Amino acid sequence: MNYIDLRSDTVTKPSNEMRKAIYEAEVGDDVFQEDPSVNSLQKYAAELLGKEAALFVSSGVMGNQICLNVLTNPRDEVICEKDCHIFNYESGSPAALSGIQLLPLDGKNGVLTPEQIEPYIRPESAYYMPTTKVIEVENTHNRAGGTIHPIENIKALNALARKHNLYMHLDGARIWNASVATDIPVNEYAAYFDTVSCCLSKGLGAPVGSIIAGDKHFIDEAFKVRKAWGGGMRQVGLLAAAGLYALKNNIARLAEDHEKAKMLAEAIDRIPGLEIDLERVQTNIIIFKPLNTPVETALQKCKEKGLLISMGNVGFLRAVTHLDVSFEEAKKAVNILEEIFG
Ligand code: TLP
Repeated sequence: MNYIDLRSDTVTKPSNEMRKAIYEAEVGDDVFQEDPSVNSLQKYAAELLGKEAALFVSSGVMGNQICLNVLTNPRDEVICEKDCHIFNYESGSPAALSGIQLLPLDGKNGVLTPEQIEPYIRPESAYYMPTTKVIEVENTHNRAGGTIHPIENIKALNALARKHNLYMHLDGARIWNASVATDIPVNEYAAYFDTVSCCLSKGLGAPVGSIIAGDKHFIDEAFKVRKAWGGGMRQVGLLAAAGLYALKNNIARLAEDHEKAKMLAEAIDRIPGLEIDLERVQTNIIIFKPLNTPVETALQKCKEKGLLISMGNVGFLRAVTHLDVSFEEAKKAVNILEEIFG
């Protein structure tokens, strides 16, 4: 069957133009930092994000975990929103890889305010407590439904972090979507963070990879951690060329994915057996609730009719628009949802 695949924006396949960029990539041994394509990608990404340096890593999880590792010492604590990716979907890695713990707090649409966080910053005198070291922000927020973290709140969190001598880390897997939806440049978002991790393999359509960025000292340390964790790759310019192509060609078009998501969300809102909070549909992720059907059954019924969607937060379904699904297919997806839940 020819499925309409809305499980994630990670399912995109490299376009012919991207494959051409891969084919033509100049390569070298990146463990010696001699791969020209990797070096170009890192330079371009650092400039785009307004940071001193950047490093190409294999995945979003690796990006986040290297950043947290470099920013912390064992027994430190990272404050994050309870539905965030590092807490729910990274296999307990902060504890396993860095000996740190996360303090997940209850936010609204993925957002924590400084007033919510401040009481949880551990007092320095309490030697028996973990040391608060980092505030982590996810933008856009995956599990909340691709919601955008308001820049004013980011500024306020940054001020709080400076006041308490804490670091700021951005899980910007989909920061490109936030930027396109708000017209706020990615370097403005990144300016409030010490470290950022951004994915090339989601809405931007590259087959593999993420970028982490920060100051030069941070990236030097990150380079060592990546090697220690087995992430040193050789002629990886083949993949970096795809990433560079994605950054140069596929950011602005994310606006189309947002339009498709809006169209789908408004249709879902009209289907009696489904519930959706339209306010949360701000980018390319749509989370919605089947009212009379268990999530597993709903997924199965959609699959039988040719539509692939995924599980969202507990009790929710998730559909994600991306460059390999056309407006036509998004409309077909609506018809399938109407047949099942209408
Ligand atoms: N998210 C994936 C899944 O979890 C598989 C998805 O389909 O949305 N941060 C955020 C906010 C993410 O959404 C993801 C991936 C990551 C980090 C991790 O990226 P990868 O999968 O490249 O390690």
